[in-house]
Amino acid sequence: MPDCIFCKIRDGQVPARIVHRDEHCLAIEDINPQAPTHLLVIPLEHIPTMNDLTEAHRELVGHLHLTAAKLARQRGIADRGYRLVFNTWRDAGQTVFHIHLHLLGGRPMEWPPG
Ligand code: DGP
Repeated sequence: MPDCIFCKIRDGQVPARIVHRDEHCLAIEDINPQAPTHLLVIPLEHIPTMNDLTEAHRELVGHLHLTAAKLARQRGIADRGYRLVFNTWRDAGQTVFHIHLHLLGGRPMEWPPG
């Protein structure tokens, strides 16, 4: 997708702090962190929203979560706790229309989220 910022980061056209990359996804530091740890786990495939997932993405979605859990362990926040979030469409405040799993941790968080 030519105008997608995460496709551009994936393709090396826009710089980012990439902390993980494999054959299915990459993980980057969020440009506007909302917690001491705030990573985005992004599939290499351009999928605009969670509404666009199909059965073909079943393993990919699992892989994104397993990758986030691995990164949480690497960051030393797994035992303390963290939050995984896919914002989807307007009411959830999605701003980048290439799905990404937020990994937030390193501070206590409130529930329900705002
Ligand atoms: P969302 O609201 O779920 O669509 O969150 C999009 C996130 O992406 C937001 O936390 C900021 C982050 N972001 C947007 N543009 C860039 C960028 O160019 N680089 C990085 N590292 N993060 C970005």
